[in-house]
Amino acid sequence: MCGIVGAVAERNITAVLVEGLKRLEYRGYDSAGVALINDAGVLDRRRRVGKVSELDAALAADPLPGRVGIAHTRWATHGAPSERNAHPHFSGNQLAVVHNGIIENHEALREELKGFGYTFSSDTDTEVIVHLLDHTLKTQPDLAAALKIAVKQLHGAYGLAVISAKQPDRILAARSGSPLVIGLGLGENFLASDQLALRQVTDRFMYLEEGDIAEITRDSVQIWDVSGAPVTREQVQYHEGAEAADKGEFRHFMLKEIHEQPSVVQRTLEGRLGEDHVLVQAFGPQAAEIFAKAKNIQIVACGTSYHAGMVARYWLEELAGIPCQIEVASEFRYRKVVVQPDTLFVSISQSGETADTLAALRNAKDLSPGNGGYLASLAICNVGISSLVRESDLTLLTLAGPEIGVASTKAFTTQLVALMLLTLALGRVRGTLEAKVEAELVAELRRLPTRLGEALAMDHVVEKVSEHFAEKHHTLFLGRGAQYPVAMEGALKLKEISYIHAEAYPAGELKHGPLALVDADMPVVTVAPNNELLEKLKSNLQEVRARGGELIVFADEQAAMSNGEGTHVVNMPHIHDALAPILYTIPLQLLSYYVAVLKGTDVDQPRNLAKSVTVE
Ligand code: HGA
Repeated sequence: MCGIVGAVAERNITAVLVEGLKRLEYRGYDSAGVALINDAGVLDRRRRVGKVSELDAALAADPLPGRVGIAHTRWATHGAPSERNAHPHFSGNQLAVVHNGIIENHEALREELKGFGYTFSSDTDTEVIVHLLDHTLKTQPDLAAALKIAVKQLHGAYGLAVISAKQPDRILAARSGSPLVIGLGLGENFLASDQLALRQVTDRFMYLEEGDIAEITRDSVQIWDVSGAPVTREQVQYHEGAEAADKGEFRHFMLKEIHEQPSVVQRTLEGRLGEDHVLVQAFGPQAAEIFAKAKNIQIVACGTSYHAGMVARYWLEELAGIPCQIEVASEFRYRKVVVQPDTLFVSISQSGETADTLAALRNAKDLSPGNGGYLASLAICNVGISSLVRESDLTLLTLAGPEIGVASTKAFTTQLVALMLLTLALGRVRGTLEAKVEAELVAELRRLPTRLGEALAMDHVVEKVSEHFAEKHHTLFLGRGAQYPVAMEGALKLKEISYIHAEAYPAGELKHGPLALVDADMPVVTVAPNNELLEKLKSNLQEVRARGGELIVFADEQAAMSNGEGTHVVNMPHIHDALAPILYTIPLQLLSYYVAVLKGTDVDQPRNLAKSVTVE
């Protein structure tokens, strides 16, 4: 995914920009570039396809010194990865822009700007921004004022940075749907899409909010909000504890990562949502074309990612009306599969190096289209530079950040968010999802980080409930519909870190066998959102109580379930049913965590397990 770095200083900042880009490399990209204004006031750039190291080598061979500049790593959405499409983009020899996101009305703007005499030298949507700004500057010569006018014409998502040889002492920035952070130095200031890029130069940051425009000089930062009013944004001091490889205030990485979920879900949504719809191009330049042809989905994954895929099957069939199959990669890779025509192959993996998933993708690609093969491949992955991403036609990265705890938590919930975005994008492109349903779910997705925060606030309630498990050896997890895979994931978490045997069942299956196991020593955990299956689920729970089983029920606050003898109800905030699987995952993660703490197991590095399963 794209990255932005900018700097305005008294010293030569080329190395700062390149180092910043290197720090963003983990996000994955296909090309990189920098533009600087030198001391003679001349704007120039270097761009290279491939690694930042190639750009670095190009700069070593042909230096580009300057005290104000912007830099970018690109992950193409419009136009192939090539030097001419790499950012920064220029208008004439005065104005340069770097951009993260997607300009949806780029075609209309391009035509309009061509009419004003602009010629385009790339296939990107981004290039319209720089010409539009140049055109606006003809009537409003102040850069900040012109940018405020120009961005009003952009539809879509952007985080962008601009420099101008006419006002060479400043960087302008604008944020709408794609994050930007200002780094504050002494006599120098910086800009980036992720503060990670600037840790080498400062520990003081200011986060731009939606709709903000900023003007950054060496010794000043001015910000205007979406209404154009001057605002100040809080200065945040970075502490070592915020480092991904540091537990900070938390006792274990797992607990830290559980608590990061509101912010990483927010990050995974950024740049992917238009006002009331999902930006299809976020999946890659050919996404719209491929999605329009897709008639079936085949999902392949392992472990926790497999559970995310199982939830997605409910969504894809129910919301997008597209048939979906799912299989664990270790099985899929060794059997002869019969592929339905026009099937999109979707792989899910945190690391993107999971051996079985990668092998399954390679097998799938070996079947040529038109000869029993797949339409195309899509990777949902947390590591932009992984093999899975490199070898897939389309990608949607989860932006969970490094996950250190072996038991996956934030990678799972961000995978679910990515899969919901896929569902909505497929539904819209194929015309199988009503616009108003998509708009409703997009609004719910925007509220999701807050809802997750509310669920996390129940931390202590769940900790108390965990006491029921410490002495137990077996547990059942029950769910119905899309909550069944959530129950599976809950059982997996408990197994992984507390070594308690846990099994998940669709609640309706109880009477077909597992009910024989239920007695006072077998706690039964249930996820019960308030949906049309609630009444049936309540009957299943009666079956458990009648056999003396102890129930722990995570229930919607509107589900009217109450505590009773042997029944412990934890009320959950109400949420749209489609997003309930994401919310209900949180208490199950917390439950397994607290049970493991009580049992004194190694939470972050459970026995016999490895984080990234790169062997068969
Ligand atoms: N649309 C722009 C930027 C792409 C981007 O933000 N990717 O993460 C382009 O295609 O160049």
